[in-house]
Amino acid sequence: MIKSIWLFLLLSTLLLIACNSKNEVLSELPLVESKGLKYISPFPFGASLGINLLKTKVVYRNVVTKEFNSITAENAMKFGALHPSENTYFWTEADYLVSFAKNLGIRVHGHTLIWHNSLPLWITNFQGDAIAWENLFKAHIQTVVTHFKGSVVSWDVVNEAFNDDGTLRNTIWQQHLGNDYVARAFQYAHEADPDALLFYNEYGHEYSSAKRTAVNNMVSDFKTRGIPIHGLGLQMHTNHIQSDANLITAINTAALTGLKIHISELDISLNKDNNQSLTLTDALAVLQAAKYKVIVKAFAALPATQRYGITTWNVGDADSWIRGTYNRPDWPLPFDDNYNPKPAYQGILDGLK
Ligand code: 9MR
Repeated sequence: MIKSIWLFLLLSTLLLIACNSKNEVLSELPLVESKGLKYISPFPFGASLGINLLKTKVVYRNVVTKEFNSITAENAMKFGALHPSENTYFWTEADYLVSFAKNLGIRVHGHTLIWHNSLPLWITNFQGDAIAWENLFKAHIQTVVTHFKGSVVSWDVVNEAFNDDGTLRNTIWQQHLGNDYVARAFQYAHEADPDALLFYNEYGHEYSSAKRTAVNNMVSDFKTRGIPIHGLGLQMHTNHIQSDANLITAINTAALTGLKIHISELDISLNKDNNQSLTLTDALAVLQAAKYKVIVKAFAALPATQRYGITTWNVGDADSWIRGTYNRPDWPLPFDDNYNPKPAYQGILDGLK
């Protein structure tokens, strides 16, 4: 009996010590206080937004208002969302985002005119000859750009046209319009709004040198041919294991083009291996903060005229596409599920110093 009381006391003491040391570690991570990234950053800092969240969640709207001076629609300006059937355009949601930005006096970056994903059925089922395809391609680009002229100052004109090995991706657009469709998309967008800044948006610069080369070669080719292109979007859906060297090389290689650089969809996954039982530890949060710092610091070191801005892909961890798409626990963004700034936010501040 006495033996088991001793055992109980011993175990409780050990448990108490374990809990206390956990608290000590947690309290080592200071709460981040900031007046808002948009006031601290020398270049625009933003996020992509969900319209529903913006409409219905006060805390979301408040954090966006406090922090950002550039916003992108996460989905509301995609082909399927804006142009659900051949003769119907649906502007309501995207217009909501634009008027939200106007009220705050902040920038809207458009995403995305041409992509092989998120297409409406009328496109995937479309039967028509090369001319019919060209007409609908041009009409979509020009109708959308014209609608937002003066409000959306820049566009991801084409998204993800290359494979990781640097070859042109076989997409519905490439099949029906030929290999030069990317250039024509830029020309059509430019005709519709000569003042809009036109970006080519892509992922994988941090792990594929073949893709980096393909993108930079395309830019050189466009320059030679006088095709209007003003910027490169580096999505940067990356993870805490990615090497600093690769992240820095991605940014600096893109900058060699002389174009404006937009880190356009930044998030840093902590669970790329899909571990279903992973939990967010202080140690992981600190590693993530360090990666945010590396990326922001490398970006901040670019010439001011090339720094178009940094955009995270949504705001809080609960809003991230990663949980839904990969069906796993993950915490990729600078704000937690309750929109409190994480150590990652401090990493951004440190990168801006
Ligand atoms: O985050 C977006 C998700 O909500 C959509 O379901 C998905 C398909 O439209 O697109 C996601 O955003 C993608 C972006 O548009 C392009 N680069 C990759 C992003 C993550 O998949």
